[in-house]
Amino acid sequence: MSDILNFIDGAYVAGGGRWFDVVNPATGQPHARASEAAEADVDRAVAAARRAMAGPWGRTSEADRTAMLNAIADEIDRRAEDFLAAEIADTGKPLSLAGTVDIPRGAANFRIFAKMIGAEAERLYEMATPDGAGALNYAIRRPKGVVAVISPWNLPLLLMTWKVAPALACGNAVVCKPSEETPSTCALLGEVMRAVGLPDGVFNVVHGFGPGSAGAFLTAHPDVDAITFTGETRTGEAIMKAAAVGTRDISSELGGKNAGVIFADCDLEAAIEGTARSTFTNCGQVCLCTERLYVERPIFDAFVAGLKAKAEALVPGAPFDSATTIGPLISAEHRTKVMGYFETAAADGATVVTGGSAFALPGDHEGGFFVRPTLWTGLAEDSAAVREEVFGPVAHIAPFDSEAEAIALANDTRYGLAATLWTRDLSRAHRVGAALEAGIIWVNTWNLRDLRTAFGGAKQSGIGREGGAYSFDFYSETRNICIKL
Ligand code: NAD
Ligand code: 6OH
Repeated sequence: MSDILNFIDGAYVAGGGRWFDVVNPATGQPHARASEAAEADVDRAVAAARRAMAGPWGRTSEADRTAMLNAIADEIDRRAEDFLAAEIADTGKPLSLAGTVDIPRGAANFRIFAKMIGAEAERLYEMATPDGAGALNYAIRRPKGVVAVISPWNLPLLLMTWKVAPALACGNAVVCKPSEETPSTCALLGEVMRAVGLPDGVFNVVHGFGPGSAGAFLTAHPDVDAITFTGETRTGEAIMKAAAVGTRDISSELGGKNAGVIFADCDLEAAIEGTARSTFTNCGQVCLCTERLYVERPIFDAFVAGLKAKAEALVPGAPFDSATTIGPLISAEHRTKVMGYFETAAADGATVVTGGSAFALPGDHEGGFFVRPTLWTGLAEDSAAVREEVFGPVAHIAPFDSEAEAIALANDTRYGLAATLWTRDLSRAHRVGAALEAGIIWVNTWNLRDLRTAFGGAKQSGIGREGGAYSFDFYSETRNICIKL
């Protein structure tokens, strides 16, 4: 079992808190133990970040930051095998997924923001226009300062770097708190930062939990200038309260209950294939996954049969087995939660089209947290399995009869992260696309995501947008300078 340490001021250190086990969800066995940061460790990490901002890093040129971010991406690529092993040990996800999404997109996050640094600076300088009243106004960007980055367990490296890369691109220093379930890849990033010569204190990692632990200490820290968070809506609310003290800026990417709307005029085969991806990718543990499917009545039966066949064709298994197409849930606790929805859905009268149970793989993976991909029909819209985020490989499928009804059903949720729409009618795609209350809408595809586009949620799925220029807006302070002519 390896030890996972905090990374503070350029050094790996044990924290003053307790050691906690990091469990491999594919086996149910601990594969590492991590050192929890105590409040004093969080203080030291924030102080190191503050010192780094006062040093040369606070004055780095755009060109230097561009070079630094590209070097980080190259180093992640060079260490890809290590990152893959760490990510897979923490999450149990198949190599086919971690090797094509998690790790390469972790590196891509640094490359894309490196590329945008110069252009983003120009975007603001272009605003330098005389206002016609004898003054020249122009704006410059300055880093926010010390940014706290708090991330979840579902795509650990990808979602952590999604925030660290633009924060560094804008010249900030960061203190990161990865999920207690998946600390390994963030810890490994410290080695990358050392290898590329990022000054000590610019990138720090503290491990631990939320309340009463590193997460709460970090978000409450008065010397943190901004907080960026991805996770559950309830956690987001707690962090907003912490951010209110001292009026710190916050960006939050929260939970969802995403709808897929499938019209009878769609390419049925493509819609079934795409919906299988949108429902079951990463065992349903992607914030963008669809858990509510609305299908126009003439194709309802064919769609349900097609998606059932796709669900049953998924191959659960060991991460490094090349036949595996679906992994386990992240933890025993999360599996208990997901199975709770299996029970409430059955009690509410669902027809279980497929799945609805946990199972054990034979051999070494017997203790893994596996559940069957699950589809329900026949639930009322107010059933808990239809209203609440399950975050597992599940979806409820309901029929609809008109475009207006489909829009109303899809929008009848407190969440609004993503929606997916399947139709061959171009006008309908634009019309319904604009009517869906979500931050991200895909038409005839799912998770086709350019890192420069806006990412974030409506309603209780979050506050603000990140991605491309939106990230530059969050991770920098725009300063307007007015000169009297
Ligand atoms: P979570 O909210 O339980 O935890 C996320 C992080 O917050 C962890 O690092 C955790 O330790 C920390 N945390 C918990 N309580 C805290 C507190 N009081 N103060 C400070 N930090 C605290 O979420 P999770 O279970 O890790 O992830 C799953 C959730 O994340 C789902 O709801 C999913 O929809 C959401 N998610 C959203 C997006 C998005 O972009 N909108 C992306 C991925 C996941
Ligand atoms: C939320 O969980 C975000 C997912 C993003 C991606 O999978 C991606 O590749 O951009």
